Order: sequence, then structure tokens, then C-alpha cells
Amino acid sequence: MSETLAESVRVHKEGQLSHLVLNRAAHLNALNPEMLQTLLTHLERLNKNEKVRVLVISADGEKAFVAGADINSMASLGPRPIADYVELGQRVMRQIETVRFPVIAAVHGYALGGGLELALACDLIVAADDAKLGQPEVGLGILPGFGGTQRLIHRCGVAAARRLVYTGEIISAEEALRLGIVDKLVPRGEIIDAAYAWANTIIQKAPLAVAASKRVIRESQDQCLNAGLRLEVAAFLELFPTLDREEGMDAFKHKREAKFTGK
Ligand code: CO8
Repeated sequence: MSETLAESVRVHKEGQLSHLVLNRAAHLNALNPEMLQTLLTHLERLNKNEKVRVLVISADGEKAFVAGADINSMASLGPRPIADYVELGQRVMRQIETVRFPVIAAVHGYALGGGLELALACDLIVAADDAKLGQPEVGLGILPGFGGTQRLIHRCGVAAARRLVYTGEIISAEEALRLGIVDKLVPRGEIIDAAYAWANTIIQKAPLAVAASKRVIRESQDQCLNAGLRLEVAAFLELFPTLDREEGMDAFKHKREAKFTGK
């Protein structure tokens, strides 16, 4: 690994089974632009390393996988930088979806907003029994902007996607399993073992067949997904200049209830 890559994403293992660890626990691993760029650089590099057969993504810290995009980093951004931020997040999620090998998210604690969107971009999601998942963006005056509106529909169907996105409700790991948002539920201490067990099963199979399967499954959804992702970015950028978005983010910063006016 290049020593210049930031510490916000740690390479825990690199080989047939590779493992990246998100490492910004003091901020609940909130995805700021620097962390997204680091993740993108690692993904591009791993994709060129022919040894890699499966990637596991997990996160450090007791409380969270990822509590979202970094609200403090985005709150005061103007139109161009916010467009760059949302497009960078979209590129990272798309890169996860298009790398040659399956990617497994090992999710514990909060997986909210951009954090759930990161997990949804992965091929498989193992959740710990303490996981709490949701898309709380409407409480900030925005909508999921890293592909959540689209990938939720693909994972759990339009009805559950509507409920989660409109209400911002945070659901338990059990409910996420029932809805098909996560693929497996294990005790908190066993998520890495469970992710590695799946990874090792996949590694035993024919490499070209696994890679072709990933590509074909993805390409069957791509036309609809790509159109939906463009709509999502446009809606996000329309909402960002509103007073409700300013109020939602100011309320988060000052740990108070938001008062929305629809403006
Ligand atoms: N961004 C920035 N900082 C955060 C975030 C976040 N998303 N989440 C938590 N933090 C910080 C807190 O501000 C706090 O910092 P400090 O200690 O300096 O006050 C620290 O992490 C610990 O958090 P809390 O004290 O709040 O911990 P609690 O256990 O009390 O609460 C929660 C945990 C419930 C997870 C709470 O932190 C929370 O509600 N976080 C925000 C969740 C959220 O709304 N996520 C969605 C963010 S928006 C998003 O993801 C949009 C993605 C797509 C578009 C992006 C375009 C740029």
C-alpha cells in the first residue's frame, strides 16, 4: 500500500481475501471527501491486483459502521463543491459495484444515510445483531444522495424503500434481515468471521465464473440503475440550496429538533 494514503481507511489484509477497515471512529466513520477519495483509491488499486478474489469492508469503533456522509463537511458548501462531494460518493459506490470481485460489507452499530448506501453498494451484507440501519436524510432536508433511493428498491422492493426514505426510520438488524436489506445476521463478535467464511467459500469457486456472475447480475440492473442515479443526484442538488436543508443541518449541529417550513 502507498504510504501516502490517508489513515481514514486501513488495509487490514491484501491478497485473495482483502479487507479494508474504515477508521474514523471518533466521528462514527462519517464519510468526508478525503475518506471517500481514499476509499476510491484503494478500490481502484485492488481492482488492478489480480490476486484479489473477495473484498471485505468493515469499520472500527464500538458505535457505528458509518453514521452517514459527514454533515459538518457539507453544511456550508456552495453549489460546485457540494456537487463534487455527491459525485465523489456516487463514484465510490459505483466502483464497489463494478470491481471484478464480490465485496462483502460487515456492518455493526449505526449504518445510516451514506453508511447504509455504502453497504447497499456491496454484493453481500453481514450484519451484527446490534446493527441499526436507516436513511434519515429527510430529517436533514435532503434525500439519500449516494444511490440509496435506487439500491434500496433493488434490495428490498419499492414499498419498503418508500417507507424507509419518507420516514427516516431507523430499523433493527432483525427487521433489515426480514426485509432482505441484509443477508445474514450474527452476534456482534462474529461478523468478521462470518464475512470471512463467505469470502473463503467464494474463493474456492472458479475465479472467472464468479467475476462473470458479478458482471452479469450487475449489468441486468444497470440501465434502470444508472437512470435512477442521475435523477437522485439532480434531486439532491435541487434540495441542497433550500432553507429546510440549512435548518436540518443547523439543528443536527446544535443537537436540537429541526423546524421545517417547506422552503
Ligand atoms: N456527520 C458528521 N458527524 C457525525 C455524523 C455525521 N453523519 N454522525 C455522527 N457524527 C459525530 C457527532 O456530531 C459527534 O461528534 P461530537 O462528539 O463532536 O459532538 C460524534 O460523531 C458522535 O456522535 P453522537 O454524539 O451524535 O453519538 P450518539 O450515540 O448520541 O448518536 C447517531 C449517534 C444517532 C448516529 C447520531 O450521531 C446521528 O444522528 N448522526 C447523524 C446520522 C445521519 O443523519 N446520517 C445521515 C447523514 S447525511 C447522508 O449520509 C447523506 C448521504 C448522501 C449525500 C451526501 C452528499 C454530500
